[in-house]
Parts: sequence; C-alpha cells; structure tokens
Amino acid sequence: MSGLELPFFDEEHRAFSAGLERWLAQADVLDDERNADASCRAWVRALAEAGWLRACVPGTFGGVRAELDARTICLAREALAYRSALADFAFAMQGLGSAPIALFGNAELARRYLPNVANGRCVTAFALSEREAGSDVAALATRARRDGDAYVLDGEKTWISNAGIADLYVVFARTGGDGARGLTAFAVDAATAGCSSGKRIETMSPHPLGTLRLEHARVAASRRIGEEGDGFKIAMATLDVFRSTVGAAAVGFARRALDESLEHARSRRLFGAPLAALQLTQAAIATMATDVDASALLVHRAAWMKDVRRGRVSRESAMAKWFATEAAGRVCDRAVQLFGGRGVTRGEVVERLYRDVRALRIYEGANEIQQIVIAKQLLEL
Ligand code: COS
Repeated sequence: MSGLELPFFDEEHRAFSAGLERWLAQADVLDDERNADASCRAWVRALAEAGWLRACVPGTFGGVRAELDARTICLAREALAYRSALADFAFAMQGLGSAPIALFGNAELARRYLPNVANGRCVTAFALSEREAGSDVAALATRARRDGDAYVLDGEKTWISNAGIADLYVVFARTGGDGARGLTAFAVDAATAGCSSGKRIETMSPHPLGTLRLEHARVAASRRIGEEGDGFKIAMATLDVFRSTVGAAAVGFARRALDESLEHARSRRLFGAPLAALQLTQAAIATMATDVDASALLVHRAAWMKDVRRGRVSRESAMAKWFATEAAGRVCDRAVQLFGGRGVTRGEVVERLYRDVRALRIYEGANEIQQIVIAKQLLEL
C-alpha cells in the first residue's frame, strides 16, 4: 500500500502489509454477499489459519505485537477492504469485539478469550447500540442487576454486527443511574441462557447483522469488564482505536475504486481516443487520488498517535474516520460515473464498492458525531 514508506511505519509494519497482500493474491475463500454468514465464517477461518487475526490481540495472547497496534490493524483493513468487504468485516469484528477485554479485561477473561479470537474459534461482537441509543450511548436502557455473585441482564440491542454467528458478545448495560457513569461492560457467551439473537437486519452491503435479546441472562460477576460504571469510557476508548481503522477500510475501498478507474480510463475508448484523454476524466482521477492520499495521511497519523503517543486520540481518530469515509463515498461515486452504465450494473466491482462504503459514514459513530467529538475537544466543552 502506498504511504508505507512514511515514518509512521516500521519494518514490521511493512513486512506485515506485504505478506498480507501476497496472501490475499492467492487466497481462495468463499466470498459471496448473498451468503454473508457462511462467507464471514470462511474468512474468519482462513484469516486465522494464515495468522492474520493475530493482529487483533496483544502479544501475550498470540498477537503480532506486544500491545494492540492501531497501525497494524489499519494496514490489515486497507488491504482486506481492497479485496473484499466481508474479509474486512470479519477481521474488524474480531478486533472490535475483543478489544474491551484486551484493553480493560481481567487476566482470566483475557486468557480465556483472546487466544481463541486469534485462532478463529471465538467469533466476537460489540453489543452497544439500542433502538433509542445509537449516537447517544449514555441513554442506553439494557439493565444489569446485581444478584449475589452474578448480574442479571435484560434488554434488547440492535444493529449488532455478527449477531447470530458470534460466540462472544461484549454487552454494555446500565448498572447505575442515568447517564454515562451508570454503564458497565460484560463478556457474555452466546450460549448463556436468556441470550439470543433475534431479528436479522438486511443492508445494501450484506453482512451478519441483527438484534440481540437479553432476557434474565445471568452473567457471573467475574465476567464484568473493568469496574461498575466504567462501561462508557471502555466503549469510547475502544472506539478511539477502531474509528481510525474504519477510515483505513475506507482508504482500501477507495484505493480499489481508483485502481479500477485508472484501468478503465486507459482501456475504454470513446470519441476516437481513450477515456483517459478527456480532461474531465483527468480531473476526476486527480481528485480521487488526492482524496485517497489525504485520507490515508489522516488515518496513519491517528493510528501512529495511538501507538506512539498513547492516551486519548479522540480528535485525531474522529477526523480520520470522518474525512476518509466521506472521501471514499466521493471516490466510489466518481468511479461509478466514469464506468457509466457498467458502473450501476450488478456484478461490477465499482457498483459493489459504491454500496460497501456507504455504511462507513454511519457505523462506529455517525460522521455527525465525529464532528461533535472534534469540536468538543477544540472548544474544551
Ligand atoms: N476515552 C475515555 N473516556 C472518555 C472518552 C474516550 N474516548 N470520551 C469520553 N470519555 C469520558 C469523558 O471524559 C467523561 O468522563 P467524566 O464523566 O469522568 O468527565 C465521560 O466519558 C462522558 O463523556 P462526554 O460528556 O463527552 O459524553 P457524551 O454523553 O456527551 O457523549 C459522544 C459523547 C456523543 C461523543 C458519544 O456518546 C459518542 O461517541 N457517541 C457515538 C457512539 C457510537 O459510536 N455508536 C456506534 C456504536 S458502535 S457501531
């Protein structure tokens, strides 16, 4: 991937990225959006067998680097999204769904789950959103009531990626009063009595997605992640790491759209010359390429800051996610336009990319939320 030569990355990153691209060039994995659940399972298996899911956990538990490394996750998502939205999804969810345990879980939870996240035996999900609490996380209503050495969880989550195929759900529930300070996180096995996946949600770029019901689900207190009341901060700190990686996926999709457009502009002829000879085509290509590079720079800066500077990178990761996902929308739209009728034809790569990038502007914090995060920090609100 271009940009790797910049000082944001070290030799290990470069080797990781080159190795993943080589592997992807020959990987033969079921990749069928009409069969999204089976495809996601197939990608998790294949990525685990080849060792790539090791990027989702810290070194003690089989990870590629000592600690979760945002740059490695970004490079993986760029390369995977370039090839397949489902490959990117399968990888990203193993990271997002286990990061609260990697970052805040006790030793027993980490030992129990993280090696199995890396070897693909444990498929994970991040169960935060609810019907009335998507952007406004602090309003969530799922309750966790302490009962002896356990908590009893009741509520319904929605828009949960991997609902139905996950083995582990990290569930955020209210243990205290109103607002952000009343939330707590739990590691909930899919097999827990009272925990069931409900309605499946179909989207324009299909992947496993649905609701999660918790009906008197009894969860041992040892499965609490962090302390009571830490849930909101755990969710936000996890999103701080993963928002820049959403930007990275956007870069992967956009780079693919650009490459498809370059190839098409050179080979398609009209008015007696290649499409590339038209200055309006050149303007489109120049705009697309600049959007891709600007996105990559913001993404790589945010990931570098997370890994090297440490601490909160809310503003930088929000900028990366916001800019890169909006830019990918523009790039894929321009690609469709350059392809003309082929661009809106089912089965064409750019038609699929156009659908694949849309949800990125909404999930892991709608782009309007990213703007709030950026402004709040600048205005010290
Ligand atoms: N890391 C650690 N702590 C954080 C944090 C972060 N990134 N962001 C906020 N906090 C802390 C704050 O410091 C504050 O702590 P104190 O109560 O000790 O002061 C607390 O959390 C509340 O923060 P804040 O007042 O900023 O919370 P708001 O309710 O105003 O919410 C937004 C802020 C809107 C930014 C938040 O709700 C959000 O990101 N929403 C989008 C959620 C999302 O991404 N949903 C998609 C689900 S995953 S697909």
